[in-house]
Amino acid sequence: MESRSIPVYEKILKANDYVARQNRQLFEASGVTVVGLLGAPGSGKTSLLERTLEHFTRNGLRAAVLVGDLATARDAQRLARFDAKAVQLTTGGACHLEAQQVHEALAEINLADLDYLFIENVGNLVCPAAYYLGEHVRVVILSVAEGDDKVAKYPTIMRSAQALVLNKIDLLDWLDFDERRIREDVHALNPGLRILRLSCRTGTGIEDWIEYLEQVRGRTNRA
Ligand SMILES: Nc1nc2c(ncn2[C@@H]2O[C@H](COP(=O)(O)OP(=O)(O)O)[C@@H](O)[C@H]2O)c(=O)[nH]1
Ligand SMILES: [Mg+2]
Repeated sequence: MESRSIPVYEKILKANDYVARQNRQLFEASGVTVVGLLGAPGSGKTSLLERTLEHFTRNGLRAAVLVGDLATARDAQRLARFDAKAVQLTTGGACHLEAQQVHEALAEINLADLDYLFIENVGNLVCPAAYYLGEHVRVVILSVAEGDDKVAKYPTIMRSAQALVLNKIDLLDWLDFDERRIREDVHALNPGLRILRLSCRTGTGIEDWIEYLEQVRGRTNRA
């Protein structure tokens, strides 16, 4: 029984990759930079989007957001106050977004009008790792309250990402969080992973985050 389930899973992933590549072609054709946000529930994915959209609104950058959630539209409601379209993708219990759901949601967005598209995945450090959506970069958000062992404990998602945001650094004084441990584990698993420290609460590090986004945009627009 067990030996049969593995090929089926591989087939599902292959089908997902096929649609993800189609998504990527659409992104390239429209010149939009697409950023996938992954992280545990409560790590600060929507908070980072709020900070980002605040900055974009002030600086005339155009963005839209796809927000994945199991059951509610609350994140899209939180983002509705910004001048950015937010489309909620409700997975009906599934623990990750799939490329096909993103593909269907793209019908609601005019990609050519955008500088950035953000995709907030379902809060989870396991399931979304294997499901590529066509994004240019994947950013994992880890809040320091989750503990300094999480890079080593979730290697698949850490290897699949290009950046790691360490959020909630305003709480560091109250926690036994050893940042050195995080850096050592990143070095061992994925040395190219860019680490960004920030606090969505105080705004510390948001400028570096915006600069990182602009670097990614520079790279994706060069082709
Ligand atoms: N102290 C602190 N709290 C934060 C920070 N970022 C987010 N939060 C809080 O963490 C909780 C979860 O944030 P949310 O953005 O909904 O996380 P998501 O589930 O990953 O989208 C909320 O109560 C936020 O106000 C931060 O930098 N510092
Ligand atoms: Mg959220």
